[in-house]
Amino acid sequence: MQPRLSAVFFFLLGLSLCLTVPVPLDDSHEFTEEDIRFAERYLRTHYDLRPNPTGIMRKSANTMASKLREMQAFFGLEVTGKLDEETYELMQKPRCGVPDVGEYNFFPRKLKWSKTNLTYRIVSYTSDLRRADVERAFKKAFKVWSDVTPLNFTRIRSGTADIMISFGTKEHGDFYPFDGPSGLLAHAFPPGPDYGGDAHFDDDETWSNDSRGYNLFLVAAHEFGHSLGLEHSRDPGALMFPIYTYTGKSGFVLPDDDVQGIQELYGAGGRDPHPKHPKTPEKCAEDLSIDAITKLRGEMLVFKDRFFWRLHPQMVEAELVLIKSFWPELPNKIDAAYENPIKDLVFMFKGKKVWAMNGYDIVEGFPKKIYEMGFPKEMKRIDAVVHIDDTGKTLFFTGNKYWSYDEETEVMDTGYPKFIEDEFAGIGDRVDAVYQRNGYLYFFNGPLQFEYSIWSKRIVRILHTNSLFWC
Ligand SMILES: *[C@@H]1O[C@H](CO)[C@@H](O)[C@H](O)[C@H]1NC(C)=O
Ligand SMILES: *[C@@H]1O[C@H](CO)[C@@H](O)[C@H](O)[C@H]1NC(C)=O
Ligand SMILES: *[C@@H]1O[C@H](CO)[C@@H](O)[C@H](O)[C@H]1NC(C)=O
Ligand SMILES: [Ca+2]
Ligand SMILES: [Ca+2]
Ligand SMILES: [Ca+2]
Ligand SMILES: [Zn+2]
Ligand SMILES: [Zn+2]
Repeated sequence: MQPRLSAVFFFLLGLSLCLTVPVPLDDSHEFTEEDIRFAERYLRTHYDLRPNPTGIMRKSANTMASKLREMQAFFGLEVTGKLDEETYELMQKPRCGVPDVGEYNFFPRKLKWSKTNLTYRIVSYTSDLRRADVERAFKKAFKVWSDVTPLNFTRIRSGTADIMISFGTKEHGDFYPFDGPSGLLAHAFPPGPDYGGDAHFDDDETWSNDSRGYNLFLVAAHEFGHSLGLEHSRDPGALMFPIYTYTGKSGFVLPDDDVQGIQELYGAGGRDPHPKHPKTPEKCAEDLSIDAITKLRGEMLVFKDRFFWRLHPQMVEAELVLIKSFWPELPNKIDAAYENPIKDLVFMFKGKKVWAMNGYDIVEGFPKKIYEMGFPKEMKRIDAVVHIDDTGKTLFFTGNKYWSYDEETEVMDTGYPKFIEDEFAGIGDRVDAVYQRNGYLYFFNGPLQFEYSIWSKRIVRILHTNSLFWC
């Protein structure tokens, strides 16, 4: 169906960044007039870019370049003030219609409800789901917030509720029209009378209760955050991050960043069924440890929990993204990953399964079981893996042993497993992650990494894990 297709289309665009070697500065010449008009429209909608009065040269904060800088800062991109590939691709992603930053007289700041008993009313429905499924999605979305605050939500079926919920398309009664399939998905007004608190959903989207189209519960939970007074978060792990990512069918737990935000407004409630709210990792944490690390087409990907950092060779800032925003089918918390640059594939491991990815596509036939690569059937997981370009071998680490796999013949080398301690003395009793660069292997073990010279067969330096990010 059309909306689904455009979602996939935007997804591909978002991913194409890893296909190109990033060019950091001015590549704006590649953009057509239409692209630039699209970017202007985006900045008008989300960053309060105002039309430039003709003939007046203003040195003001309200120029396209300054708005691009605001947006790049918001999303943790390289701040260039120029329309570059990465910024443009981010603009294409499906998202919430509420602006990200800046002062808006139409969306005043720091508002909250002065009562805790709030009402909502579903004024209109989408035909994509049965009414009962729409009601269930909204109820569950309100529960996300009432679980962590003293707030209480009651549905009413007539009259005026605090939060009036409706589906509409294009111009739908306020002055913030929707835009057809994808792009803007929904928006909501901050607390206040009349429109205040109201939430509108674009019915040109296909709404679902699973991974298809856009998941109504997830988008509603985000919008109701606005209805309660929250703004967008820069934390890519937060529910209040402006870009849509389907986070999987396992039970949703409100991330810590959102809990902090809502409790700042309303205080805590006493009946939280999921007291553990996932935190977004800090790349410079002293005790930072990582799950896995691999190269991908010239970039480094560093995996941690639901996320990975992308390290571009020419950029200092690492960009943090959700695994699911790149590879919706992959599980969170990867065990191990490596790139085979000759086949242009990245292999990801979790438990007894392996996925082969060609860029953003899962290669047909995957996931497979790791025993099909020659591991014993009882092996539960792989801790770490690295591909050595010079020898064409891939080394797999699990527990205190390692295996060597021949990429050309696709069979395990004989004589393995061997003890890690026998070949790589001093790197410790486990390997969290490993990568290779310029003749060195970098073994990660908790907060430390061991730089091991392949040539001289010894550890030459011990570094902090977070030195990956120049902390
Ligand atoms: C909220 O409403 C319920 C009944 O609808 C009532 O029992 C309760 O006392 C109200 N709480 C507050 C704080 O007004
Ligand atoms: C999801 O929605 C569809 C369509 O309304 C419905 O048939 C199905 O039972 C729902 N599934 C769940 C798990 O609620
Ligand atoms: C919330 O509403 C329910 C039902 O109206 C009521 O029983 C309960 O006491 C309310 N809780 C609070 C904290 O107001
Ligand atoms: Ca209202
Ligand atoms: Ca739309
Ligand atoms: Ca690992
Ligand atoms: Zn939003
Ligand atoms: Zn609206």
